Amino acid sequence: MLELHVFGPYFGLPDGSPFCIKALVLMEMAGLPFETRRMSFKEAPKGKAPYLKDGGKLIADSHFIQNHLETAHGVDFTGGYSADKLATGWAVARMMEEHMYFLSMNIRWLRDENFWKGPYQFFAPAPAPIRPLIARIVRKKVAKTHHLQGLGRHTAEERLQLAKGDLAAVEALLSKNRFLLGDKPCGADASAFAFIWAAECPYFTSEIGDYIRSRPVLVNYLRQMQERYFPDYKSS
Ligand SMILES: N[C@@H](CCC(=O)N[C@@H](CS)C(=O)NCC(=O)O)C(=O)O
Repeated sequence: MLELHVFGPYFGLPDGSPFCIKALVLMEMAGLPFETRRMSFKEAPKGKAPYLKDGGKLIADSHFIQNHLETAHGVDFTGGYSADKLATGWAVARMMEEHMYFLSMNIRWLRDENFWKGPYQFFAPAPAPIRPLIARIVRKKVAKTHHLQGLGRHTAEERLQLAKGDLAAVEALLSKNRFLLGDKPCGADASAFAFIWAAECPYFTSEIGDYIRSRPVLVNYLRQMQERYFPDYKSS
């Protein structure tokens, strides 16, 4: 049995990490039986989630999980699309994972009103007396990463403008199609959906979330993907 190791549901989402939501969608797309397990930092080959356990093998990173499903299990995530369409899909996935991700991270981790009710929950396993201290140390690291990555140097208004650029690119594709590349979902939809859903999450105070909710094309895309891949899912 394949085991997908993730963080688990948080904030009314199926997982606290958009990469884990992406991997959950990939597993559903693959149609192979699998179970989810709570990730362990000790076990995670790259110190991150998601990772997949397949027999004795551990595969870290959502991209390499997809690659493993293709090569070891013959799963086709191309949706049958041509190479030039798939090139667009690849670019959108990278945009979501290497750009939109950091914009959402800023909203969750670096805004006081979001951090203490949000990512602070990840520290629940730490002993209560030192929990706030550990959380502050990790939060500082996140702020440093964000600054080094570059997006942390912009104003909130500038970050919102950049997020709108990403979302406009996705919307332009969806204005012609039900899914990113056409009438069938493909691997790139797992990324686009996961990161837009995570950014939309109404649990957080977020202008990016407000913006997504004001765009019918994006709302409809989220609804379609949720119905298809998380039919029993109820946010609460
Ligand atoms: N490129 C990786 C990124 C995974 C990732 O960044 N996971 C984050 C959660 S969103 C994580 O596990 N962070 C824990 C840490 O950095 O200590 C993928 O596609 O799976």
